[in-house]
Amino acid sequence: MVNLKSTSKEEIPEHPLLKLTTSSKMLGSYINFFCPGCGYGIIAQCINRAFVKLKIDPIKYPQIVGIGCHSLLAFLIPGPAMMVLHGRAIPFATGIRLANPEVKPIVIVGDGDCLSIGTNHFVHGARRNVNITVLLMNNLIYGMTGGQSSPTTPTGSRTRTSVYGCVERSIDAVELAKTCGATYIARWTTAQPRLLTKAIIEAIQHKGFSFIDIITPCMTYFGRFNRKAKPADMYRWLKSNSVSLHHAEKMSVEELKSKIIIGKFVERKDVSILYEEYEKIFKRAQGRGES
Ligand SMILES: Cc1ncc(C[n+]2csc(CCOP(=O)(O)OP(=O)(O)O)c2C)c(N)n1
Ligand SMILES: [Mg+2]
Repeated sequence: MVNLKSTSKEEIPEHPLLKLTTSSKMLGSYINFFCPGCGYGIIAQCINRAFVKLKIDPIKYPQIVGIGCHSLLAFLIPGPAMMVLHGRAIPFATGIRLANPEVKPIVIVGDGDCLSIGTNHFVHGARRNVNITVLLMNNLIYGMTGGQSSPTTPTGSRTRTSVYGCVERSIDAVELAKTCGATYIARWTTAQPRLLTKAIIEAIQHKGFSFIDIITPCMTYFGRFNRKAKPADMYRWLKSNSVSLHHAEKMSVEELKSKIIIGKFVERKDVSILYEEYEKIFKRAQGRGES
């Protein structure tokens, strides 16, 4: 431990992840653009820790980000990044992956981005088992545009567009991913950063469409409107509502109401990825493979 009071600025050791967070995209400086209590900084740390642990060359892991507050995450992670049309991050990543099978795109999307305007792309990316990693920044709200309710806003929650409580039922991103055939599916919250880092490592290493639903606080538009005014209140809520998959299996539907089920839901290695199937067709067409 460094005693900050008695240590001059020069003696404070550099944070091991500083070089990653101040990558060339940031022109070597650190700017904090997130609201106080936002979980996106924690997620950036988890992704950077996963990169360090895997000892990977970030150039081979381009980040394709959607439109929203989550887009800014790419500035805190090393490697190339593309900020693309709202909802279209998955098709861009699919194209990049098909054009260059050496790279594994990491798609960073928001709940509005991925499950509203981009739902169809999510469905088909999972169905095709494209070899990409999709990280859903699920803050239960449209953050950037001022706090409208999103497809994952829990029923009854207050938002700018549901001041008396959201009457719509929310989408369970994990269930949707399962239905569409994603081959790696997990859900963690920013209250479990170590387990989230482990899942990101697995998702990056997974061959196929890997998906993590990351529940993260938006204090400005979700917490503030839902009696969780301080980040500590939000984290208490996240922790007390998280139920591991193992425990959830023994609980009734009624008991699981408004709970966040966390854990690894699916890991399949027996499904071929989109490019492999095309490779077989190319070989066949050129008379090199089995007929
Ligand atoms: C085609 C199109 N429609 C709408 C918008 C406006 N818009 C920008 S960000 C956003 C929602 C962002 O919510 P989310 O994806 O949850 O990201 P967050 O800000 O919460 O990280 C919307 C609707 C847009 N930029 N482009
Ligand atoms: Mg959002």
